[in-house]
Amino acid sequence: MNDSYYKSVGLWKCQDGLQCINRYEVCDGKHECNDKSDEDPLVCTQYNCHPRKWKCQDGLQCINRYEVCDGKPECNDRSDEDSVVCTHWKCRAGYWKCKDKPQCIEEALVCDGEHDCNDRSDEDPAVCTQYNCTVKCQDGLQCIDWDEVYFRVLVLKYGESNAMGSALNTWQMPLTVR
Ligand SMILES: [Ca+2]
Ligand SMILES: [Ca+2]
Ligand SMILES: [Ca+2]
Repeated sequence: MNDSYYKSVGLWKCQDGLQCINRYEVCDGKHECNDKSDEDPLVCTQYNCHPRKWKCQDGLQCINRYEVCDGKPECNDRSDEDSVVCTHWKCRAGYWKCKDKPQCIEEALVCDGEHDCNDRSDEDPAVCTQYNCTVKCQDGLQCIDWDEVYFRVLVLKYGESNAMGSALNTWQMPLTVR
């Protein structure tokens, strides 16, 4: 079997030739090969990361693409949170890019009343007045989900202490409607 065969089935052969590991695990920062070749700097500088992974700028490490610009450094050289890298980074589907310090957060966290972007842009009134969401509060700024709408109705109807019990026991409609 040659290298391209292993590659085609998603495997990578350790340099001792005795072991195959998932291509996903090469240069991921953890040793899977008994000979440790999967984390050998000489191997990693040459290695093309798995398509779902991103290569840190030091060329030594492959991290999950969704961890690039997520506000937490995974690369040892912290290049996954580098401001130049993040300015050009496109967030994956379902994620929103913060304004000033590029970072990707879940769309559901935009204008939800809590700060999730390090630059706090996800709760910036200028952003939230423009932001489209399913249910918007009357102030035109905050977004809440349907579960929360139902729950608030129950609070109005039964009072705060009984609302949860009512939600669990008597509410006939499914609590999640999108
Ligand atoms: Ca590894
Ligand atoms: Ca990161
Ligand atoms: Ca938020």
